[in-house]
Amino acid sequence: MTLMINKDVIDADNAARIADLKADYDYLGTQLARRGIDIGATKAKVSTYGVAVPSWGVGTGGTRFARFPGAGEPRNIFDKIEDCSVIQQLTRATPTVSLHIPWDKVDDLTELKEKGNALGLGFDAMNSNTFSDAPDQAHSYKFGSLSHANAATRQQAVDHNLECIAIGKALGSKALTVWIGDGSNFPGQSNFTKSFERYLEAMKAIYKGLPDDWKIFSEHKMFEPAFYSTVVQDWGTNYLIAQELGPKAHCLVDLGHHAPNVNIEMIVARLIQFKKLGGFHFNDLEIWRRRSGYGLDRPLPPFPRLQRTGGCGNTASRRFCADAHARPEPQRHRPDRKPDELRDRSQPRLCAGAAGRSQGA
Ligand SMILES: [Mn+2]
Repeated sequence: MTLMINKDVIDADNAARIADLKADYDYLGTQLARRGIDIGATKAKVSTYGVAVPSWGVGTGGTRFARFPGAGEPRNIFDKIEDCSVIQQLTRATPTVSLHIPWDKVDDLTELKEKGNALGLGFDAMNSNTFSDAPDQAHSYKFGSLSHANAATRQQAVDHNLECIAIGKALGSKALTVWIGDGSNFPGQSNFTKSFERYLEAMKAIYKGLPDDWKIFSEHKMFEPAFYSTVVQDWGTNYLIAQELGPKAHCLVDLGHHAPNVNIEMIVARLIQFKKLGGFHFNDLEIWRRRSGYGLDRPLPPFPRLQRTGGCGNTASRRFCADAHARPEPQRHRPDRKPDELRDRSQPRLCAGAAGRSQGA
């Protein structure tokens, strides 16, 4: 395996901290034992927890006003997965990368797969893009994609998703995430029912092309880029989609895609109950407001939700993705901290599970 940071550097840094860590760990083990919790079993559960790093999470983000590129910014997917491997090397919690097509398109998929293998990384869910136009596409998505009134535009969006599946198959991915930006900005601009019918019809065509061992995740978002109505706006619509499509279809819950004060924990509980929770995007509403990605200057608001959601049900069957792009200030851009924090936050639920109290929500 090609390691991006010299192992000796990490070993030396770990060596300086190992005594304190061992003392803290032993004490925590004693504390948990008093509550009937075996720290070894908990550790085994935590060690299986993994979060996918989205390829778009390692670039320098920006706002709608400006973008300030930083030194060493990845130029392409090969650079990006090298950055992802650094995060994995530092956290051991991000064993996979989630690609975005067409941004991460390459001529040679074997080369990309081998590069991932060499870095010890696998490929998580594929992400399609029909919310912006690729340079050479025939039909614009300006007024929608999978729900577009024009059949040829919808077909183009379906074909793009099928291409994402084909690319994912070559890389060893097992899932496709579909988020669309379709919606309207003014009352009367679109027909809610017809646009959703067209969306469902297009998604069924994509579902038909899904391999048997794959899953498809639909992601809802109540606002942006359309600000009056959004075709896949909330979990209710998302649940309808998953039900309409079939057993391989699940709902993806992006923690930043709900109205303020919505009880996301309850949404998650409902989706678990009806076996339609596909996974999470660890985003938050504050990130959307500021459009500037993930910061370390304050506690992370969405992640306590993770603890209150009944531990996400069976974590092995869920997808977790740290969906957030980098904020503009590079000195505060520490993508490696997010998986660490997520793993730490997941621990109390896992502890509870180890003690046989995993019912939660
Ligand atoms: Mn998302």
